[in-house]
Amino acid sequence: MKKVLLALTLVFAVSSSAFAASSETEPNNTFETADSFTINTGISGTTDFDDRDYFVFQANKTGKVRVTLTHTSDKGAPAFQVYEQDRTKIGTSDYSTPMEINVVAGKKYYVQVLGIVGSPSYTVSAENL
Ligand SMILES: [Ca+2]
Repeated sequence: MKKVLLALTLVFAVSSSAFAASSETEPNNTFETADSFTINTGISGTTDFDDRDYFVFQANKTGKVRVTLTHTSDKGAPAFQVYEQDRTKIGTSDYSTPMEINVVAGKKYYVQVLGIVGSPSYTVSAENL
């Protein structure tokens, strides 16, 4: 009597979207796969209700940095969270309000954009203050 494996029906949900320069690269839904960007520049992305987008930048000097999320469509303002290099949460911005954080030169900081319905496009940036 043979056992038939029915677990062969793996469905791969491949979400493809048009990429512009300096934009996110999916998958970037974990700290490990975060897209990196340089301080004083930005990186664009699109989120959705079941999506998480992680970005990472490295502080180039010790001081204050302002993290900004600008939504580039009228489809809503995604919330974002900022984490220390050791993945300790620094804070949450519920309505895309810019967040000022203290940084240490050479350390990495993560920006996690939370998903919301409507697939809004946005740009994340970080600037020295
Ligand atoms: Ca993502």
